[in-house]
Amino acid sequence: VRTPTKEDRFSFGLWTVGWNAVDPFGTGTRPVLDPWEYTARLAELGAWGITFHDNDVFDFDASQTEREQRVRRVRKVADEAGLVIEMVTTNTFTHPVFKDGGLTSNDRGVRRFALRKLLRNVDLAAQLGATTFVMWGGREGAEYDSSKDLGAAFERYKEGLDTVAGYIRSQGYSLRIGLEPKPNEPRGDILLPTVGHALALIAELDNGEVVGLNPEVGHEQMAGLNYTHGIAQALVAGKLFHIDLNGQSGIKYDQDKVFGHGDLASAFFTVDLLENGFPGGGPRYEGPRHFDYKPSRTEGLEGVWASAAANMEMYLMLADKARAFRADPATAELMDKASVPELAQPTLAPGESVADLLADTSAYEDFDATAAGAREYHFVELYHHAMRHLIG
Ligand code: GLT
Ligand code: MN
Ligand code: MN
Ligand code: MN
Repeated sequence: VRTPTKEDRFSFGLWTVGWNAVDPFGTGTRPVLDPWEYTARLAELGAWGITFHDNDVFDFDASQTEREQRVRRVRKVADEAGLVIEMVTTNTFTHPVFKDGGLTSNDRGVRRFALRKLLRNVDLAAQLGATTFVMWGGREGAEYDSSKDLGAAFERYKEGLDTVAGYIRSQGYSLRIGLEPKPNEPRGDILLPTVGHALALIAELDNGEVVGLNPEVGHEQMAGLNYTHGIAQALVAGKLFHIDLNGQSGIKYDQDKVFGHGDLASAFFTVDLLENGFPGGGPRYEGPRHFDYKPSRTEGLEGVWASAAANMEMYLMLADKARAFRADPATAELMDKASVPELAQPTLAPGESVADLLADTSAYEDFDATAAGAREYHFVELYHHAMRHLIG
């Protein structure tokens, strides 16, 4: 496999390789490092960009001077390493003030504080030249249904998002918000649990043009959903602004494994869509290939860098396989047998009205449903051919 280059546009959250492996059951297994102690290493491995939360760089209660100094320092190492700061996100989940959420906390003072923290970080994101502002509402949710006026919670969520999105527009920032769905963890149930829920809420916003999605592989899979289908729908809606690639094995806690180290076949079809687009054309994902994984707690610093490199290598290996799969004449033949190209053909003919359809006896009265019900689709052969490319 070739070494990653800047053209691949791989990026990493500082909270990924910077995680010292504290979990709810145990203390850290690795040293706590400052961002400037490990940022350059990502560039050496072939990454193009970095992303971070405000509090990955400076503490929640940092003074204005300290905040500026630390941001300057990260910016300097990124510049020296030739790394782009492509996305900035806000921590509205660690401090106890956010224990009942930020934008949807029952406590109005907390909501106003969360908005101020977000707006302050929007300014920072714009100042650093980021193009995406991710909003993961990990604490927006509940353990107990009786704790929330759910109707009001969704109104407050929309109000908060519209306020942040409206601010971005009024300041003329070229930033777009990427909402990140997750079904649960840390809350028992998180609001906007899936791509579909988030898309529906965005459609109700006043400033929804600048609001889209940052779907994470593992989060959709935690809900038992198909990640590739999720990002496909976001693409069709013009809302796939950013992605969080990682690995997850089934419906359980958020594993954040290396991309492809969970459901490998699903990762293959995700990369196939990202690299090759829909078979019949249509919108393409043009954003960064962003990894949001966690080096497992068993790994030391060597394992941190080996696993970071593994994300990019997995992606590149899958991209090669997916390209070969699409270029293979046998694939085109099987796709034809499976009628895959036919799905891109509109169901009604150009200019055909409903009245025309109702008058078309070949569509119904004379349609041989029995024959159509007996046809072969060859879907398994086609899939198996993809598997030949993947592991053959
Ligand atoms: C947190 C979460 C991730 C989100 C990050 C953005 S923070 O680590 O688990 O999935 O992408 O806030
Ligand atoms: Mn995750
Ligand atoms: Mn996570
Ligand atoms: Mn994520």
